[in-house]
Amino acid sequence: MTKVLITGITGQDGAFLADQLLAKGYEVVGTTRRGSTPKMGRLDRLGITHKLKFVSMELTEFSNVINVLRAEKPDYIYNLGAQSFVLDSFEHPHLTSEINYHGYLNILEAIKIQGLDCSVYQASTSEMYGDVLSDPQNEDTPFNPMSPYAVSKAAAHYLGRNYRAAYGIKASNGILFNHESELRGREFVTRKITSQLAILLEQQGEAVKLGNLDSVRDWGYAPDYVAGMILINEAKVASDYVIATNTVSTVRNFFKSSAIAAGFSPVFDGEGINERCICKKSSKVLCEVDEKYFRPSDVNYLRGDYSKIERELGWSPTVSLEEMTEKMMASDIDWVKKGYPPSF
Ligand code: NAP
Ligand code: G4F
Repeated sequence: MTKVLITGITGQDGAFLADQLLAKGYEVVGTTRRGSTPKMGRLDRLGITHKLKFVSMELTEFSNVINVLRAEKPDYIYNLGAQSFVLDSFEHPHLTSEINYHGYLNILEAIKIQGLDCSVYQASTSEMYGDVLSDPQNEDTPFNPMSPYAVSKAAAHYLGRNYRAAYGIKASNGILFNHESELRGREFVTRKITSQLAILLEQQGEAVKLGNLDSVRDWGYAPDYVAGMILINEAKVASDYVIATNTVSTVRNFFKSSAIAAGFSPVFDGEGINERCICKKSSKVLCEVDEKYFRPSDVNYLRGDYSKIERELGWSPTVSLEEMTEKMMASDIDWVKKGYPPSF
């Protein structure tokens, strides 16, 4: 039976990936790290926790990584484990680099030293394009990273390319643009918006406090992107691929569409730090700007060109931003109505 090892299985992408790989009949092993409470919320929500094998693995411990890979001998590895929150990387640059760069170095070295016959997928990111040098961004666009997170991911990206060229390791990079879902972490802006709007609607919560409303992102739907990851890792030849939708929206527009999907009548007024959004019907303040959420340096614009993966592997997005916004808003309203504990 085909065996897959996923680092970061408890995160958004890891959960959807495990679900899709189980549906293909694969044996799925997920690595978890020590914590006081297991973070199985997303896997439980998909109803797959009992179908998975878990092994304890801290990406930053080389001996741990080499022992796990020796014992499991997977056919495919997906390295999704990361310190994935950009704002946090400014506070914790060493930790971010340790996990995101050295963690992947540990995996590649473990494969090389043991001569493992497997394909490995690295979770690269559109953040690497940073202050973009051309538009839209594709596999040939130079990187111009704007955060310690993006620098750590760019270093890991080049490391994968180097181990592919130097040692013939089947290492691929998926350069994924932002992708969201009902299982997205609540600190990322889309889910922060939909989860807090649902609380505001159902329980009279406070206005959502946001940072850079002008920021532009190319947002896609996570299950679509995870299907692309599998195509990349199972391709005959290891390579680098962009996954994106080639459409863009601002944070402000995402907020407006989510508020409309929740049944509010949002209108923005004011400028800069004084900008806010009010519901025309109820006069409720829905959102305010808070300096706390601005980054020391931000990525203001991203738009991906996914033509290489469409041409070579037949991938294209299936869920529009409007459909995704409605799914996320409906899921969070349901979540608040049912009084679910916030396990993710
Ligand atoms: P996520 O929800 O934040 O999940 C991150 C995962 O990494 C969690 O399972 C977490 O485990 C694990 N992890 C953190 N530190 C670790 C360590 N030291 N050792 C082992 N595992 C560790 O992220 P995601 O959105 O699913 O993204 C998956 C990957 O794709 C990440 O590498 C991210 O940087 C990258 N990416 C994401 C996007 C996006 O838009 N979502 C776009 C491009 C690239 P715990 O549950 O124990 O915290
Ligand atoms: O949702 P975000 O935190 O995502 P960001 O920084 O683009 O990173 C995500 O996508 C990357 C792919 O490009 C991944 F590699 C990474 O792991 C992560 O999944 O912020 C999106 C934009 C930023 O410009 C941010 O400044 O929204 C802006 N924003 C405005 N107000 C906010 C807020 N972001 C957050 N998280 N919270 C706010 O209140």
